Amino acid sequence: MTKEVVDSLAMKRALTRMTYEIIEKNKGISDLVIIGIKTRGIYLAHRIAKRLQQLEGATVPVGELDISLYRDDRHDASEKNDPVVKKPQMKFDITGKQVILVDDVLFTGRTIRAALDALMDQGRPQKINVAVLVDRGHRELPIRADFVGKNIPTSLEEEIAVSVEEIDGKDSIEIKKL
Ligand code: 3GP
Ligand code: 5GP
Ligand code: MG
Repeated sequence: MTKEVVDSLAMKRALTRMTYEIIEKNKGISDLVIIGIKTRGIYLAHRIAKRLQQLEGATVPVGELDISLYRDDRHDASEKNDPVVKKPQMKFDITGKQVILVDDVLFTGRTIRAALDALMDQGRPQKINVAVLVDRGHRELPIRADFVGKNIPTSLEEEIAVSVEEIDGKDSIEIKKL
């Protein structure tokens, strides 16, 4: 069973609000870099960068992190099953930068933890903030997002499906009952 909880317009508005919050919290966008996590986080990172360009008139670099889940059971807490960053090489230096790490869904927090590790290996950012389109709860680590599109409390039997126009042909957030 699938239920749409956020439609295209609401998703665009959420991203626009997050962009305003980023500008406000960082007191402008100088020294800002945006880093998207794998598939959909990367598209969302580009969306936010485009809004920043429209609102502040400056180009913000966008980077990518590819994190693979070597986890058969995503609720398994053992270290060997934690997410691993595949290609941590940044095309630009993040030292001294205000990094906004972007992902589509925040769940246990293990992906963000792996991403933070990878970023710290690349340099010494002045600050790292996390932006997610959906926080679905169930954190297993002391990690939170600084910018949240929608808080969608889920049960473990549910899954959030995030669609983005660029790859899915539509913008939407749906809850799927497994
Ligand atoms: P994404 O790469 O666009 O983020 O994690 C790989 C893909 O699987 C993700 O796409 C995500 O949308 C999808 N996915 C759906 N449900 C889950 C889940 O519960 N855990 C993980 N890790 N991925 C999920
Ligand atoms: P975490 O590491 O916080 O458990 O999970 C975060 C990553 O797993 C995100 O990159 C996200 O894509 C994926 N993920 C976890 N749960 C879901 C979900 O319900 N729906 C989607 N689309 N992705 C999820
Ligand atoms: Mg993701």
